[in-house]
Amino acid sequence: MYCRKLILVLCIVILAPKHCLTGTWWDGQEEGPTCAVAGTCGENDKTCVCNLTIEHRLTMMTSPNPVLVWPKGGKLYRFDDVDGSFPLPIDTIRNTITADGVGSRMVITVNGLFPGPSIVAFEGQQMIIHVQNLMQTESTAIHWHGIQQINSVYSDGVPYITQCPILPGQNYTYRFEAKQHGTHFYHSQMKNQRSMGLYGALIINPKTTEVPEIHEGFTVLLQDWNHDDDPETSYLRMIDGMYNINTRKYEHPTHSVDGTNFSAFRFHSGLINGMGRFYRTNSTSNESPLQIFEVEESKPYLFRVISAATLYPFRVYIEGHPTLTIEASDGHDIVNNVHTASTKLVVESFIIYPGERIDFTVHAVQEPGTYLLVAETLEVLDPSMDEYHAAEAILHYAKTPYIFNPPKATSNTCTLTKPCITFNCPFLYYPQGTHRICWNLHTEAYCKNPKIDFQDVYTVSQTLFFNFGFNGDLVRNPGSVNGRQFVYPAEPILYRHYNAIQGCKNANCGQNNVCKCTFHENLEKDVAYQLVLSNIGDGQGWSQPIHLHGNSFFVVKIGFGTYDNVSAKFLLETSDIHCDGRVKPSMCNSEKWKLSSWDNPNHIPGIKLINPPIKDTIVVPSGGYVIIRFKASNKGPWFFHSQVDLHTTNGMAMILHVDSSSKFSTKDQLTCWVQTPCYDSVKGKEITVIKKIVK
Ligand SMILES: [Cu+2]
Repeated sequence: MYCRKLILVLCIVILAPKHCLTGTWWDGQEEGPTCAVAGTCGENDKTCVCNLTIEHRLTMMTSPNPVLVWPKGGKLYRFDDVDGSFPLPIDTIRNTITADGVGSRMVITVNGLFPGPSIVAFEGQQMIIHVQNLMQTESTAIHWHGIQQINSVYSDGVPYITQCPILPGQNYTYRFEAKQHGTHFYHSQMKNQRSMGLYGALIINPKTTEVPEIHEGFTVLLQDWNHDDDPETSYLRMIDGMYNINTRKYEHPTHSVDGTNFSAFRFHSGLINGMGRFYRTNSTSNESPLQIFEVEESKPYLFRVISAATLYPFRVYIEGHPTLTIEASDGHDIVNNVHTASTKLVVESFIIYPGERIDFTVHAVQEPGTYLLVAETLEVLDPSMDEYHAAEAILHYAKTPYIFNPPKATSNTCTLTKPCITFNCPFLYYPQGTHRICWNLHTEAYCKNPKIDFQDVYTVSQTLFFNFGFNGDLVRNPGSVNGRQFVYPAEPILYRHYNAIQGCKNANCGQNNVCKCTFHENLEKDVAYQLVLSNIGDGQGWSQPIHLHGNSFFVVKIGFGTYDNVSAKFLLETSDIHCDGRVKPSMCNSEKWKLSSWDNPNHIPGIKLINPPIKDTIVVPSGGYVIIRFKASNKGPWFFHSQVDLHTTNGMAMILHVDSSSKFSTKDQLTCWVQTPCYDSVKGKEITVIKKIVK
């Protein structure tokens, strides 16, 4: 993406020499402590070795000498400094895990950090990551989100599918090739554990680069933060229902711009790199410290925005800086024009869902001062709620006074003659009068340099339909795919023969009911597939960010339902898909195209066959669908699921099993499988079958 040689030359001329001597391609202020072992992860190193130690910590405790603190004015004060007269030094703030400054809550840290340290490697390096679980009561497993894991599915980090959970006190080593380059992240794949903070950036620098531009940059890890409930409590509340004892009412989901659902979990605070303010009202916060990004006037900066959020999508903008250039999504460069491959994707803001990554550049060309980078949820809040739902970070121009607790951001101005463009909308419109235009990925983004040959999937052998939603009735409507509520197997699928997996064949599955089983679809190796991902039928209502492990895919079409172009509200689901055996109220467990002419994949109207964008996490609009294509060339059982962990834990997941009949070689198994056995909580005994792989 960037010209290495030129960077080195410019680096020597412009930047401090130390940046060049380290051999670090990217040099950002955000990196902080690293996990890298000395002598690895450099540009010329063959390996990148990292040690990650996972343990619990408390927020609002200073480190290394723990003292409880409280926030005011964007600074921290000792618990016994009642009036807030003696602010603690900036370094102390930096070393304190604050989250949103409310209470002193337990979080999960990696190497003592929340979020964990950024792992920065070069494409092609052999990654060797040692994970040590020092949590006292929790097991874990780490997924490398965006890494293709070519021939290394055993390092994909999905408990009960590619490995046993790492038990308290155990170590586990992940080995995989650093591919593909771009902005990725690592996170716990153990149910909803990510929401406690177990995540961090994973940046893979390209080996060769060609864009003659140099940027400094920042990593922006987004999270929605519930300062009351741990993951298990959240899950139980989702199952049992959300109540408000003060109003004596159910909590109903909040709604998006298009009127579709979000969550009954009330948003507390948004965090950027683990820091945020809790807004007690629409305009007043608890003044907890924010992440500060230092910029110099007139320079360009690259922001790598990673959504590690649990539930909420965000619209990201920078106050006073209405011109952002989108560079990449999910690690793949994108542009706005198919033919020149150079037209920039210039927008005012963009929407990012859990699991997505969006890189953008911005020039620090405004009046020097303090601005806010803001990630607002897509909720349309009733003013009577008197709440503000956003994550914020400070953009501070050098040589201007510090303002540690700036007021809430002023939105950028959008007018009839100069409307604001928002990229990556999972709906068609913003309400008329807001002067905001939606650009969706399918129509506006093109892959800049297709790294995967689209010719491989120009012709596809098979089309498969998967409906992600909450099918069911008023009594039972769990997360599911095609009405199949996913059940984790008791031992990793990777180590069982395909036929031994208890699939859905004998389960009580049907066109108008929901069943429980380990839903997996066998894909033939090296065959090109077209997948239609939908959110229709009575389980619709929540746009879902769907993530595929081990593969990137081309997004060839996003199909929407019908919307009111004045109010922007969703009206009707798409009529492009027919649901077999449909009765009302209807599930949609078995789908096909309404028009048989669409059975010829390249005859589908509006399909994009030239430079379609490449993703690994795609938002399926409520009442609509997305068509993706990929060649099943990477052997293994790949998890395919909603990136909203609560939904996946509830069953909105499945496995795409490439070449399921072949076994992994002993060498592969030896690489990964030196671990104690899983504990089968169902049978209440240890499973011995996978205890030892013969050497
Ligand atoms: Cu992933």
